[in-house]
Amino acid sequence: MTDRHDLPPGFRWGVATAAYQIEGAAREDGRGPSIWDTFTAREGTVRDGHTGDTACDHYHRWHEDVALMRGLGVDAYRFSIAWPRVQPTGQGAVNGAGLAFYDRLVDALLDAGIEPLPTLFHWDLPQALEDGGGWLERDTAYRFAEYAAVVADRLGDRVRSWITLNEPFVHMVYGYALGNHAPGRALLLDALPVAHHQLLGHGLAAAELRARGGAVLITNNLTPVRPASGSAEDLAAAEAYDTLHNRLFNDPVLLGSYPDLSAFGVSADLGGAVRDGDLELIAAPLDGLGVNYYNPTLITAPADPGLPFADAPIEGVPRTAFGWPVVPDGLRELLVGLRGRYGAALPPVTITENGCSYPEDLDDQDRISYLSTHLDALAAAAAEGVDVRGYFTWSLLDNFEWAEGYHQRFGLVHVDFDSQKRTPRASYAWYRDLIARHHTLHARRVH
Ligand code: IFM
Repeated sequence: MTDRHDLPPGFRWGVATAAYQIEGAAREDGRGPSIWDTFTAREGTVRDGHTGDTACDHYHRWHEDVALMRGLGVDAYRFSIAWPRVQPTGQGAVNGAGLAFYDRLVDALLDAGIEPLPTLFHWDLPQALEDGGGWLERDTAYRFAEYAAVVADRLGDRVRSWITLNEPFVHMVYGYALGNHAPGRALLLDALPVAHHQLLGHGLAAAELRARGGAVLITNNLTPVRPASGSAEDLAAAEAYDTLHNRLFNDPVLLGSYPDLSAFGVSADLGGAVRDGDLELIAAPLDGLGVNYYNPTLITAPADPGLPFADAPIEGVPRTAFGWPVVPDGLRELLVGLRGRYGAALPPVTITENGCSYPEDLDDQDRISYLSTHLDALAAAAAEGVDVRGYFTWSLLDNFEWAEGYHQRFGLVHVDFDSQKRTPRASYAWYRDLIARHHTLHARRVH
């Protein structure tokens, strides 16, 4: 039987983080305010009033964190660049000290034999851009491309691959439709232009990155959608949810068209947001699709007619501390389904996030079990012909988990947020040994 040890030669092992969740130093060295600074300062937005002001203090402790990664033996590190560190107001003037931080980090990673894989936007929009309408405004897409060019000019001699956006679905839904993430707007379906403007930003930025010789990925948070029953109503509801969560962000990028949004009463041009030529830009060929997988979604017909679907609980499976269902085979189902849907239009896939939150314990058997079963599922997808190139555990460190503050612990490394002491968990040693075994099996590299 196929398992995680059968992942292909050349497969890249990594860990992932994001700037606002780990860096801290929110007001240092010329960094401008981001929407998350504004949001967390507002009472009642984040559990227990936590903020990312200090987070894991990675801005000062990055040496230690690179050493932790070197100890793991990872091939690559996915981190994000804070746009407001590079351009404090999101356009124009560049903050040299901010860029210099990432410059040093990239050099240190390369010295440690670790490939840097930066994400350009992991939700921390400069507040000044939000003041002008944020991703509801088309102009933000052009500002994003300008920022991508600035970063690539500085780091592109050493960074080979870039991820443009992280989880544009989550940013649109939580940030602009429901308001439980920054910028805290609750526009429901009026948030849909945010999907298009982020994707346009991806397309414009991709052109800048490519012009500088970079390879380009986008990371979508995807979920296999299961209907709660075989009834026509549940099937229609599941299709509507799949359209919103998965197809709205995959189809334009992979097929050059938006899916049919009529179940939401929305026109094909997303309320006038889509202009001539946009889809050609958005659909420029990708070097890879980044997939973040956490769990499948069970969908039922709605009791009231506000939206064309409702969530149903998945019963009979274990749950993480966050309450998320643990369904490893959902990863195989998702990837095989993607290949079925997009065929030759699906580029190689990298799992850019997968992981789980569990309590403080250092004896970390639940996390090891979560990771190992998901990697087995990934190997099964590869055995079924899906071209998978890498896997990044979320996350290297316990960190600021958005609206949950520091309450959800996703790290291979435990962080004491009072002392900032890092302590590797049992899952760290387990992952290190797994990576070493894979490297030895394929005699690929020795750290
Ligand atoms: O912490 C987040 C990350 O920022 C985006 N993907 C999901 C993770 C866990 O919720």
